[in-house]
Amino acid sequence: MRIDAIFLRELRLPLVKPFQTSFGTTKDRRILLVELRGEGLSGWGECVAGEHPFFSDETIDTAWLVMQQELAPLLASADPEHGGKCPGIFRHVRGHRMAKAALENAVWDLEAQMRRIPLAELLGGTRETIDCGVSIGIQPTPAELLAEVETEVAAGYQRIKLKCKPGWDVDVLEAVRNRWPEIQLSVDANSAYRLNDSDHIVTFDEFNLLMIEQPLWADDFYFHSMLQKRLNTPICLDESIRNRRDALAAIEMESCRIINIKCGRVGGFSEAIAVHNAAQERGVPVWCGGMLETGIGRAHNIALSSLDNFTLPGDVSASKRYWKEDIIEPEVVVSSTGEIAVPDLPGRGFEVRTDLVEKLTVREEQIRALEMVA
Ligand code: OSB
Ligand code: MG
Repeated sequence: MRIDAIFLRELRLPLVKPFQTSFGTTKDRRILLVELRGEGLSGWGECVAGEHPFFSDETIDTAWLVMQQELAPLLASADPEHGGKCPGIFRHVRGHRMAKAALENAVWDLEAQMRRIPLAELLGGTRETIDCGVSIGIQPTPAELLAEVETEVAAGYQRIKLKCKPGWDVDVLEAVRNRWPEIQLSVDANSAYRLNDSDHIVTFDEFNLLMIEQPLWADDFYFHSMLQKRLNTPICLDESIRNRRDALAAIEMESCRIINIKCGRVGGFSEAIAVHNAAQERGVPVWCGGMLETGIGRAHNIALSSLDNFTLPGDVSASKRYWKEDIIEPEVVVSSTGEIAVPDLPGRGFEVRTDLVEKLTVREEQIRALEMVA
């Protein structure tokens, strides 16, 4: 495919409410979008790096720089005929997986439009609907948390995930479980605990959780496997899984029994599919994580979640949970049974509202293919 130009854009977009995790609070999102123009079409990608290097070592500023100076020039001179070619094109650039993913996913997005097939189909997906959960941040008070859970259970979400950290765990779990003994419930610590906390974490078993997500270090397998031996509740790894080899190591070492797949964290759709397949072959279920995306990243998460082994509800929720107005049309909606319909239109199946994108843009740069090749 011929790529005529690559645009990088930064948008400012406030969340409808602040989102607090064990590593900090996000209120105003800085969104980095990639647009690839070629073949008379536009392929879009969203870089899920955060404003700060807290979840991963990338930020939207490091991603901008590495795309502008390294990845976009490589992509523009490569004439990729398929999204799956991107890992090879980017192979000499170490790390920067969220930056790579934004570009690679834009290539898949463009390719699906060129071939006039749904992105989900291009990725190998088969599901017509995907199952949705929600991730509920740490709240100022337990009463506010209960009110949030009430709202999301009433909305139909199939699984409630609570962000947790030392001091915000067993008490709130007890309160939520007492009120809702039957719901599918999980916690996500974003690496907030240490090995000394093992005795404490083992007490989470009594709450019948679907999983405990990333309790320990973001780069660890070994100590998670030690902890998993002591727990009945499955551990799910998020931060630790950077690629297919990590998934294989974690499964082999029994560091986890469930894997959270995020496209950005593993470097794009190709590696996300590879992680999915490796887990599937070994009987390990996966689900699609979220990174407070706008509709573009969200549309890509929906397409990815249509693959067979996404058997657990993901953190792919309705646009209105995040944004007053999303940048896609239609917005992502979740049914009263907690499902999102996978679009059967060509491409991502949600139009980008370019006027709104323009209006929200605070920084823009156009990188022309010819200049890059020269
Ligand atoms: O660990 O899953 C996480 C948001 C930002 C960074 C990390 C995580 C999250 C979430 C939110 O849990 C999921 C969502 O997009 O709703
Ligand atoms: Mg997580």
